[in-house]
Amino acid sequence: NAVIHREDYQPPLYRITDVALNVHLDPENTEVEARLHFQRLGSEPVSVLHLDGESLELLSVLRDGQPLAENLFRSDATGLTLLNPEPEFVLETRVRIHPAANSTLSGLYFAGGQFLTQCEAEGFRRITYYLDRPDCLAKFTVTLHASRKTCPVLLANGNCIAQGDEDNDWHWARWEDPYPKPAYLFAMVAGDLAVQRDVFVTQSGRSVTLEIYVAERDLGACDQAMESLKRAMRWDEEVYGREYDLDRYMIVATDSFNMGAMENKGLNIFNSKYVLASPETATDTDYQGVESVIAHEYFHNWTGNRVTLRDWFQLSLKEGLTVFRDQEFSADMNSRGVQRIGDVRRLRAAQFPEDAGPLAHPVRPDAYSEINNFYTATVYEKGAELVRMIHTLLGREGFRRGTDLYFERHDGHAVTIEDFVEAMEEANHYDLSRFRRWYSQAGTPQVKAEGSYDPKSRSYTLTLQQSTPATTGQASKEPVPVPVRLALLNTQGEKAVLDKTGATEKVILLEQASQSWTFEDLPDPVIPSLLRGFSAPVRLDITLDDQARSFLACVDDDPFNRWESAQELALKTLLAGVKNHQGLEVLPAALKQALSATLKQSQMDPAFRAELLTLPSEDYIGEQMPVIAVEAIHQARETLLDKIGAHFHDEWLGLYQDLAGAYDRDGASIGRRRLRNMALSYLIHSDHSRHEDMTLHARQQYVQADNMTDRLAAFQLLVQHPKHDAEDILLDFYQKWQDYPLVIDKWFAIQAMAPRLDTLRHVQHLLVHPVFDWKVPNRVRAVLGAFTMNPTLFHAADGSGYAFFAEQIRRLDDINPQTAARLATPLSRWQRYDKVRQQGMMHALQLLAAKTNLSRDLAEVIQRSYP
Ligand code: HT7
Ligand code: ZN
Repeated sequence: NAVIHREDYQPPLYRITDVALNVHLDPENTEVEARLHFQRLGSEPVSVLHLDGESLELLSVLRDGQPLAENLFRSDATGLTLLNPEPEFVLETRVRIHPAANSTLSGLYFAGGQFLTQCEAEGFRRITYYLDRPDCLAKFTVTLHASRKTCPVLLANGNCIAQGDEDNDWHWARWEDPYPKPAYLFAMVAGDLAVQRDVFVTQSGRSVTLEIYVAERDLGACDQAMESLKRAMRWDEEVYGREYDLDRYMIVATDSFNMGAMENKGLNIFNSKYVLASPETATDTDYQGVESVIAHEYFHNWTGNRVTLRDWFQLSLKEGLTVFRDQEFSADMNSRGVQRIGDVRRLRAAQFPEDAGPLAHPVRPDAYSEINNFYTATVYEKGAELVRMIHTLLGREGFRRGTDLYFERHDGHAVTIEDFVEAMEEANHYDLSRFRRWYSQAGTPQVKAEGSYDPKSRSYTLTLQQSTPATTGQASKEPVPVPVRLALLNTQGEKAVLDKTGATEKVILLEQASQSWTFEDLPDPVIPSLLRGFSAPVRLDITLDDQARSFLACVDDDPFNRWESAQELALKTLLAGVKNHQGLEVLPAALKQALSATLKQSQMDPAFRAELLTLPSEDYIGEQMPVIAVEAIHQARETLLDKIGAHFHDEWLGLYQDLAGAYDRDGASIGRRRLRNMALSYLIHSDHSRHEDMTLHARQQYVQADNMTDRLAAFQLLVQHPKHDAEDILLDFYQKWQDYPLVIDKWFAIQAMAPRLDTLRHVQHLLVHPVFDWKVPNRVRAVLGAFTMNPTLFHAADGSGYAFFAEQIRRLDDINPQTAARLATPLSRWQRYDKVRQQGMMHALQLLAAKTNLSRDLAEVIQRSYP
């Protein structure tokens, strides 16, 4: 498969000024007529002009209204090549495509009775011949024709400018998008959809119609999406001065979607998981997911659409920046501290392992063979961390000066990460030359910190050293600028004054491989609170004794660092338990003290309390070990949960009883539910010999809950309990929610994640369940994706998990290569497992490599995963 290199970028030979599409929608045979107006960009004659096209049946080609002579074009599986094209011409093509047979969910597809499109990254070429690249911006007019009965709603980007009836009960609608856009932002939708409407008045006083299109019976579940959209629109005006630019903003929900959502101009298409939410069907986490994805796609209107990408290597220009913006939006709407903890938890769970394995790549990659494989945690989440560091270095106002200049300079253009960095530099007269290394170097930097207090000189000296491990294709690394936000806490837990300005917190910049700082005039010894708010995406290695950690876990006023200290204490205990293999005998005093302090803090935000009381995940524990001891990690974590459950049994019971309350959607209620369900989980762990009693609480909660958060928490505890028989509950849940696909996805996923001996057999049954559907990615992820998150089963020592999984990915690759390739990535992480497991993972990769008709998507993942 051809590899595309960033260095080889060439501007397009032609521009396309206008596109007119005429689409006759039929599930089996859709015809697409395209009228494209081409203008040559350079003065030199062009001998060949290649238009991308994939899975298209060419019916006719006209140039300037005349059939194009056969010696002036060629068509093959990659597209249509025009020979010796004129400097300016109008090309008309007619092609046939097959939406119902398109299970890739890229291009135009027919699913759940609707026609939908997904054009990012390269799906438009599956609709018509085109210069399918993000730096080709054109004005689109689209006319849709379909049966009025099956498709009463016809939508495309922009404004509806005309509509009418046709013979045989068909109708048509014409849409015009006044903003030139790249083809990846094109969208059309047709189907039988109901709509929830609202109005948003922009800061300049324009009224924008907001529309959310869903199936009729889901109309009652759109409020969270609509309210989130309005909050996001207001926030972007207030924080970035960005106003919406069309008269209409449409969102369509579908159950069949490869990713979370898509920011098509004026017509977002969403995975219904990120639109639909009602208290009975969606958990608090689901509600938060809706808020952040709705905001993310809305924010793309400026960061991605108005200012777009020159080429796909610049993907993080829109994604990193937009993730940063949605994270900040969520922080402003909810608790900033809890939001940051969640963001870092996700970064560490997905991006750090990616950066440490064979799929590691820079935030701005250098080469790819299938761009869909680069919608990664590195491009998104690490990319957002880079933007966050720029924000930290320039300050809020400096950052805003930078974005103002960026929008002013580049509105309507297709640009690069370099253009963004330059705008930041020039608006602030700040040199980011070395900072650019963050974009080009893969791997997570390691920062080692050592500090000492000298009572004689009353000073504290801190030394920081950095190094970045080698990654594939990048053997040696240069130091990167690491902004380290710090405070020094005295023995009373107060922040010491750090300099003459009286600052008690500051950002120091580690730029060299090693640097030292001395802080003077400190009357008492201090404990450092470093990397506050997780000010840089690095691994911090600092030796602090248990007492100091426990102290920070109790008093640090930086929520992130307080949480981090609690995590470190738990992690140390867990790693000691793993070493012991039998788990630990007693709870270490420092951990006990930190937990006890948190349990007593009844005034503290309950969501934050729950964070402090959550143990690191099995994956995170494994990340800290040279060889991941799968079984021992599981055992150690379960044992620690038992011990904490038993030791604080009365406190958990007290919390469980005290935190009961009527369902509400405000932040305090969400926090209370979270902490109460955590208490229930510890109660179940509190005494395994008495577990029947404790599961009774869970059973009662399952039955009585009036909301999905509480019901699902109880359901999960019962279904995943290693010894409890929950067949009746499984059946009950299924019967209650069988008409709600998003809820049934949870039913599948919780079973696939159960750390029980019979789970593999169970998952095999799930794959032949009547409502399992290989064509619906949510469903496939609910079973196969969830299974990869079940460490003891996926990584079973006998290789059964890997063999089973590879078989299923093989099958999926023929249906949906994008999803197959994405799901397969856990197999790339074989390096850190023992020899036997390594062999099992290799076998699985080999089995996949040997597949006939291996997709480009999966082939690239396998090839990069190999030694
Ligand atoms: N920009 C969107 C990316 C996306 C996508 C990419 C490849 C294949 C299918 C896809 N669906 C959506 C999502 C976003 O970041 O907002
Ligand atoms: Zn995005």
